[in-house]
Amino acid sequence: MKHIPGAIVMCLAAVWMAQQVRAAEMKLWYDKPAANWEKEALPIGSGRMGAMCFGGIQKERIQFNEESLWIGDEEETGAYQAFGDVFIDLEHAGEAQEYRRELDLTRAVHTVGYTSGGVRYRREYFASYPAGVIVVRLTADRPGAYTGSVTLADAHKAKVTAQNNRLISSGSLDGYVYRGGSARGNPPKPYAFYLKYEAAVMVLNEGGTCGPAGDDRIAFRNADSITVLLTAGTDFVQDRARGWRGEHPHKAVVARLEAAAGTPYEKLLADHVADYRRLFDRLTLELPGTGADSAAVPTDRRVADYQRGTADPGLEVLLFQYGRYLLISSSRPGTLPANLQGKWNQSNNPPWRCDYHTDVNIQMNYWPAEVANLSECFEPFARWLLSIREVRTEATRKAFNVRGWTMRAENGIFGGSTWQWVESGSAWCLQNVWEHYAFTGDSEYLRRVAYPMMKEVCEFWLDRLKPLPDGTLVAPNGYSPEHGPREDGVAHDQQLIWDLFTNTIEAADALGIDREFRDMLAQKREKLLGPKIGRWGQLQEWMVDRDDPKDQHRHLSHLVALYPGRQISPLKTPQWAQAAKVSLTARGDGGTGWSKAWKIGLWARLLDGDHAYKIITEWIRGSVLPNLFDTHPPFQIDGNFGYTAGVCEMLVQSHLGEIHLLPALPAAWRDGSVSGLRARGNFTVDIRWQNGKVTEWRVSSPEPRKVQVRVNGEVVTVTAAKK
Ligand code: FUC
Repeated sequence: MKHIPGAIVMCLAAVWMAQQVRAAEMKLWYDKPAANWEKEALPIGSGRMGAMCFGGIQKERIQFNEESLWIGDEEETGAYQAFGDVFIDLEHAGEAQEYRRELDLTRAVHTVGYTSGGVRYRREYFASYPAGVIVVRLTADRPGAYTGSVTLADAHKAKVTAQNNRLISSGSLDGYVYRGGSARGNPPKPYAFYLKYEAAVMVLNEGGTCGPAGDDRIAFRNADSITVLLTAGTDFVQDRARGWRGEHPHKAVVARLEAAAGTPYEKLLADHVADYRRLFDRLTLELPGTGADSAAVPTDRRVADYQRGTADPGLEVLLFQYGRYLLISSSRPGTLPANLQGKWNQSNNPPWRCDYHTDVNIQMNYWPAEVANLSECFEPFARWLLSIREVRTEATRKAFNVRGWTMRAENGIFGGSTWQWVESGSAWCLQNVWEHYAFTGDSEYLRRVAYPMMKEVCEFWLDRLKPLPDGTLVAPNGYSPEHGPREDGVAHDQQLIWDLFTNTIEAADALGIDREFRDMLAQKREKLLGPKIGRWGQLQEWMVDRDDPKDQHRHLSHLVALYPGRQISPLKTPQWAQAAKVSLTARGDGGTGWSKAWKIGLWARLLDGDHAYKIITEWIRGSVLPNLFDTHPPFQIDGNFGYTAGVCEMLVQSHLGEIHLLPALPAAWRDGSVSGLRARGNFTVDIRWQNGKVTEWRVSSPEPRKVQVRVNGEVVTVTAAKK
């Protein structure tokens, strides 16, 4: 092992650190308006609100959501609801030419531009987290070019009223029940309570005239420019003690709208871009040799070309950054977590309730949060768990008569949970919760947020684990999502309990508390049934050696110890890793969108970059829509997030107490650079490589500290440079 002073590492890195990803590559763009919500419209989001922009010329549709518009209660999951649509109708004399709509990931701004009747029209759309509004601004290169109207439509048929330059829809979810998924066929039961909601639109004109034209419409004539402001809210509060409901949203909605109306447009935009870039700009990835010229070929064609076999590393980078864009746009401090579709949903009976699935999906949503340098975006997940744990504790006690808490597969915002119990689902969520500490080193968070929940879920397992005659501890009657029979000692449960106990032991050590409890966990952990290797060399999914080598089920539940867990690794437990490889190989290279995304991370953890890359190509060929949404099918956002996390895992790994640079670099990415990846221990990592070898690198940290780095097959100890 060598020791390299941090200063040398810093010098090596200095030359290229200033490089930025070329902005032209970080855009999705199209030469025609979207016709289809799921496949073509483009998402913008403020964390709390989401909107899908179609870019229509004579009729623009902006379908919008607000994250708390949910039906359901503490017993029934319910479902996330659509909120409404804003339509903008425009009078244009001629056909539109030179049309282009684009989503710029470097600024989180959607634009539409076209020429009609000799006038150049331009629109900018963004969803501002600081201002809490969605803004659409229409300008043209000729004064008075805008004549048309803005309409507001409510997805639950609330009456819309117009007043001066405002439209308001105000309603209640009373009587709505979920009729899809696992609720299908059951007689609809009314929920315990119903939320009230309100959406408001303001239309501001420069030049011309503007005013109400019917209940749901504001009309404008000969305006130079139009600015549409949109905001929405409900009376939901994330607090069980208040019955989950607070004030009617009217006051807050109007206040946000008026504050935005009183702010110059340029400032609204600048504040939004600055807020977004503070997160987005932290990580850049470059893979030279972009196949298609990204500025010349529309994104839908690039996807189609890729699907026909054209190499396009630029598209792989775009998708990587798109995952980061989507997380920033759907999960910010103070909001609810990103659900199965982030925050974008146009249905009141959405697939799988558009909920929080705890048997892989919500966990996968947050896999990129730390490693892709968006740590703040993780906050909603932890806060949601905190908010529902009382409801879950009661339901868990009722079902299992034990301490602690867990969930069924389908979860809502009020703690209601339906369908199968996923006993290890809470332990899996707490893996994300632990990782936030592991990456940030934030001990206040560990003490106040993470550790208390981890301890409670340890208690669930301490009460529930069952000894076999030889003293081995197994989770009884467990479930390997969503596969096979229930029985004792399924690998998924065993691995997640090991993970939870290990993380909790490390947490207690880090905090210097609960010595006895920690020692007891360590004893129990020794007794847990560990990974088993079966008759065809596979890692057994169940205690009984019954795995079918031909079974290509989409879930990879028994491989959770390899990724995102850390119980199995080629470097520390090579035999188990080999067995995991046998199982993963048998599962094949296909699957639903999220299943393939998970396989990228799994192959990366097996240090097989080429196989990880093969899955990337499978994912893009089979599971990426023209608007770059992941499709299960249908659209399901976990695959976007899992992909971004998987790419990170190919470039850096830090789960074994060292930082491993380029652990799974594929031959297809011979040259490249990345800066701003995160590693456990509050480190930031920059790497440049050529011909598959690291040529320059830098590990930095707020406090200069020694750290072990595995680079080009050698392990060195360096002092991390000060960030
Ligand atoms: C799990 C998966 C399904 C789907 C659903 C939302 O139940 O098994 O494939 O992703 O979540």
